[in-house]
Amino acid sequence: MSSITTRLFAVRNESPGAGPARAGRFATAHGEVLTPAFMPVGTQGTVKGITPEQLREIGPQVILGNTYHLGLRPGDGLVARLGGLHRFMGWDGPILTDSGGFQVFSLASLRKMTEEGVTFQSHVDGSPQFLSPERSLEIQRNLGSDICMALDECPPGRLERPKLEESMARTTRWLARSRAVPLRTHQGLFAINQGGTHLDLRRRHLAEALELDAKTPFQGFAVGGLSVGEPKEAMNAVLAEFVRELPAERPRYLMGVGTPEDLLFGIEQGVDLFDCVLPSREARHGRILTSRGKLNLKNARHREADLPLDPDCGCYTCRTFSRAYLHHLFRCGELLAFTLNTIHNLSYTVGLTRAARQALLEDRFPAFAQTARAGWMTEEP
Ligand code: PRF
Ligand code: ZN
Repeated sequence: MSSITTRLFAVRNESPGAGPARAGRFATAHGEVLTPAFMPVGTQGTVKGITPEQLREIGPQVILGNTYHLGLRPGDGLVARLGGLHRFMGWDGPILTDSGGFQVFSLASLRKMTEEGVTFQSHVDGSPQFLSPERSLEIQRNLGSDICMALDECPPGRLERPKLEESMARTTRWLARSRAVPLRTHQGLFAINQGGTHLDLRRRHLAEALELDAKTPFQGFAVGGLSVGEPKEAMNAVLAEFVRELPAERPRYLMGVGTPEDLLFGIEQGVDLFDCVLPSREARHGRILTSRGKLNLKNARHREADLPLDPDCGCYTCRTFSRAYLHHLFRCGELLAFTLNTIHNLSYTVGLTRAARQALLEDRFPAFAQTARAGWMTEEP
């Protein structure tokens, strides 16, 4: 059995007037996590383009790794023999690992779902592979992540209701199997809620998870199956109703979301944790997130601009380099462009959640949100 039976999370929201938004904290063996928090994505045991030292300066509370990728390559057994994922990748802060189902759906070919699990062809070498709730957690146990995610099926955003209900029923059965898998003493298990944009299905799915939870508690709850092709208004409508129904005293994690606007909206609904490739991926394409909206570094108007990417940002990139220099690096395809842009975009995103937390603690969150949104409306930052 997972031997963490204490509650990992205690809400410390000192601004109860601000609605469901909250600032919280929970403990892991690799440190405390202060929330709301954005988790940079470190799929293959690296946050693409930056070193752990650079990552530490950015200051994320927790980072994300991927069961799917690391299980395939270099293999969870190898990572375990080399001391676990923290030691292997040189990051001693908290790590959350996603369970792999979502990645199987987006990356693997020749997928075949059965009650037992999913067989697929590796996107690395074409070899046949099998992932089940048990195997996913075995990989996560070998990686030694602090937070493990239960294997779910993430259906496409517009799947018709009967198909969606079938898929969710299986995810619930998988959740029960996941709950029975022994983890290491420092590891916690999060359940993932599905149900697309149907509030009633989400509620039913949560009720099923809470039945399991009553026997052996989960350490947190995730909202999956959003930002997968459904209209943004539909996603927001579900979040506005549903997030506040998740157990208040445990972390709430909105998976694979998103843009600065999405983070702010999620925080307003009571989400504690986010992850998304968007900030780092956009950085590699020269698209820069700033307090004054999005900036395209390729644009010729930055050619001689002797000012930082974001005058309100204190990151290494903004402290040190002009837009003109970064524009030059990017146009030359220099590797350093990826690194410096990633440092900025992740600093901006992590900083946004950190500033939201501070605003919540100081009981000025609505004003903070309003100022942030007004800033993003600026044309041509
Ligand atoms: N399930 C899992 N990982 C995910 C998702 C999901 O639904 C999403 C959907 N936004 C992103 N990552 N396991
Ligand atoms: Zn910056």
